[in-house]
Amino acid sequence: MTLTPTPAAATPVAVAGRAFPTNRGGLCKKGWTSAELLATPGRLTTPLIRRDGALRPADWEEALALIAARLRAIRAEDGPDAVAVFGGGGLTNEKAYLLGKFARLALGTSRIDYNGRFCMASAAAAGNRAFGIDRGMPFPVTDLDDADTILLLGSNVAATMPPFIGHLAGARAAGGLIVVDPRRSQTAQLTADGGGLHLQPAPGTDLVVLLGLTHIVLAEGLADLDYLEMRTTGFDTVRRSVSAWWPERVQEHTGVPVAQLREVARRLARGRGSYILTGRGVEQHVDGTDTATAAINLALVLGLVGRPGSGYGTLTGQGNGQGGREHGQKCDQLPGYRKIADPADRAAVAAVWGVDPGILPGPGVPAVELLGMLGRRPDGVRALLVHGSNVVVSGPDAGAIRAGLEALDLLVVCDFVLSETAELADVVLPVTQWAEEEGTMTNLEGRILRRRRAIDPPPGVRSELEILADLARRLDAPSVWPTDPAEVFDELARASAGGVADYSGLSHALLDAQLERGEAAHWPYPSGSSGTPRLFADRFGHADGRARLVAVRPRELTSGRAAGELTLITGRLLEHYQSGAQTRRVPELVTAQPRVRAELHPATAARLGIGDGEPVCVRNLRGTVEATALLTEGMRIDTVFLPFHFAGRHCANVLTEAAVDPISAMPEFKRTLVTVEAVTEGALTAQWEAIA
Ligand SMILES: Nc1nc2c(c(=O)[nH]1)N[C@H]1C(S)=C(S)[C@@H](COP(=O)(O)OP(=O)(O)OC[C@H]3O[C@@H](n4cnc5c(=O)[nH]c(N)nc54)[C@H](O)[C@@H]3O)O[C@H]1N2
Ligand SMILES: Nc1nc2c(c(=O)[nH]1)N[C@H]1C(S)=C(S)[C@@H](COP(=O)(O)OP(=O)(O)OC[C@H]3O[C@@H](n4cnc5c(=O)[nH]c(N)nc54)[C@H](O)[C@@H]3O)O[C@H]1N2
Ligand SMILES: [Mo]
Repeated sequence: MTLTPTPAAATPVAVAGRAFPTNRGGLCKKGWTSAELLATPGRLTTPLIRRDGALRPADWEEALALIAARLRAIRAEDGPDAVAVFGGGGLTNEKAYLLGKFARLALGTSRIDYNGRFCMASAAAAGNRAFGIDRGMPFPVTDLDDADTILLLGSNVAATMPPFIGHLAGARAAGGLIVVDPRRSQTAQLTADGGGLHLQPAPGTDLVVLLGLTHIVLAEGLADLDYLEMRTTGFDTVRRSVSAWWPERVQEHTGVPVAQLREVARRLARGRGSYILTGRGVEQHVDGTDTATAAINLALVLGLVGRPGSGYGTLTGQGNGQGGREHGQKCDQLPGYRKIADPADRAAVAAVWGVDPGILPGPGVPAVELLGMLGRRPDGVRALLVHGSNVVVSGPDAGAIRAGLEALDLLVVCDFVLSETAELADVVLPVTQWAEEEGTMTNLEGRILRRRRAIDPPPGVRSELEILADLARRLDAPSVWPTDPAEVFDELARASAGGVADYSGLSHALLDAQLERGEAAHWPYPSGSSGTPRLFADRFGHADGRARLVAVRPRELTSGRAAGELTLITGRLLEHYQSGAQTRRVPELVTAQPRVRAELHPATAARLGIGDGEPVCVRNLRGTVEATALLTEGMRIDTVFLPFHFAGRHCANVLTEAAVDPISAMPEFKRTLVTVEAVTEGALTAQWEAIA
């Protein structure tokens, strides 16, 4: 790198918490400090083009002309699928929508997917399969306030969604907060002092825990047979599938004591007020969809779904984790959660776009497969456009992703900082960020929220809507390419009409007016309706209106662990956000978590000759991560934990494998075999090369 991007003018903006049901006027740490992100020294304000191996400032005309010319040439040589697009769940609905349209119409490629494949894909697949609709929570989050029992599987909300803890207070006061996590996470610690129970299974064994709980519910006559009869199909196969999972066998496979299993099953079945919620800890596995399905089966057997005062839900990840999965940046999807392979869906969207449905490409490939095609000849991807993801840090088997990115003929990254992925680009385009633009996001309750422009963007940056429209024009794309977010939303709303996620009754103006009146808009929101806060009250999304119970079973019962190997689980810290592209630039957050710490049980560390605070290497055949040991009794003796927020020599994803769930294509982020060994301090460079 020879270039130091021009610092943005330090624009002061106060970030204030405001009264809002999902966060109760609070903001998590990264939220409070995000004002600093707006003025980081690393803010990009000019396009960059790689020349003589280094990224150098260029003007917009030159950068856009170069991209268009290269894209045309690659497409002419190898066809439209040689160009691919990678989107993000942090994009507004408007950007996600326009990106999907751009891929299909301006590039003509089927190859678009996004980082939600790393995040929400398994929960989404399980929800679609069981309910026929994927909305994270089919009820307003405030319903949880009155819960008596909440079973929270694989979610560390105390660190990842701190304001949400308020909604757990009722269950905790009732002694009914049950947290399932192989680590004693901050959230698991909330169960202490009578708050509830912490179940600590071996990583990746949640499916067996859930089969065991369902077994107990059935064996003890706690199932809601009337509900199952009236509202579901598939109960018999599920009943058979759990019959062999008696509690002692479950204990043997998972490490969760029989007494705890019984207590949880009985408590969930005790009258109303029970909720089951899942997070990434159970979903980011090669059997994540089946595990989420097992959680749904348990909820259905207990009759919890679609009834007041009880429910099942999944906790959304990124800012627009829900909306980002509805408007067409998924490889098999068109706006409104429509299917790209469905002739009626294709015709409906093509009519809104004013094109012949025949020109729309078919389904593409999901994220991990797409990343595996980078640079591959003859049928791989030669050019990639990245919007809102730092894949070289956050994708599984990051070393292979880096090699793929380096093998591309053209890598274009839109970002507002020079992320590790942008550092590898041929062209970097500086874009506007959250407080500088209008738009909408959809939260975990399927509630559409307005994002208002609070400050002016620094001179030199452009919005992605403008960039996409400009490139579409240069590529002679059909259809119209609005750049005003309100107009893009209107088009999105029309394209979603009649789809699963129907926004057709909404507009920016209506959302603004509702906000003034303190009203909320939950999809489906067709024209003439007033939205749907509670889905499933009368019927589920399948044609027959019933929910499907689907029998699932564990993929493998022996872990294949060699002597001395530990299971690596990865996850998040309060102080950092995602790949750290933004938070590793905020001094206050860097000071709070300056080094990558590998969490180990003291007994494990003693066996390996590792002391607290000493340097270690975490290794497997894919790579090595340098870290500092943090000894904590909260770990199981067979596991080690690393956050994935760091780059370079500290990047946890050089260890993870690109193995995926066969249904959702979600990668395995939370069960990787590694060895951990002590190293001498001198052997380590405990610096982040990512920070200048
Ligand atoms: N501070 C902060 N907040 C964030 C983010 C961030 O990066 N930083 N990212 C946002 C995003 S995109 C997302 S998706 C959410 C994710 O939010 P969470 O799902 O809460 O986050 P994770 O830390 O990935 O995983 C949660 C827990 O799963 C546990 N776990 C690991 N393996 C297993 C297992 O096999 N079984 C079970 N039961 N548990 C397991 C881990 O120990 C961890 O405590 O957070 C959002 N909020
Ligand atoms: N080992 C392991 N790996 C994981 C996970 C895990 O638990 N363990 N979790 C996975 C999950 S759940 C997720 S969501 C991913 C997240 O990881 P990433 O997909 O890498 O997401 P971010 O780190 O948020 O990176 C977003 C990038 O886009 C930029 N950006 C933000 N907003 C915009 C925008 O509006 N437009 C554009 N063009 N750029 C923008 C940011 O500056 C940043 O560089 O990581 C996944 N990887
Ligand atoms: Mo996520």
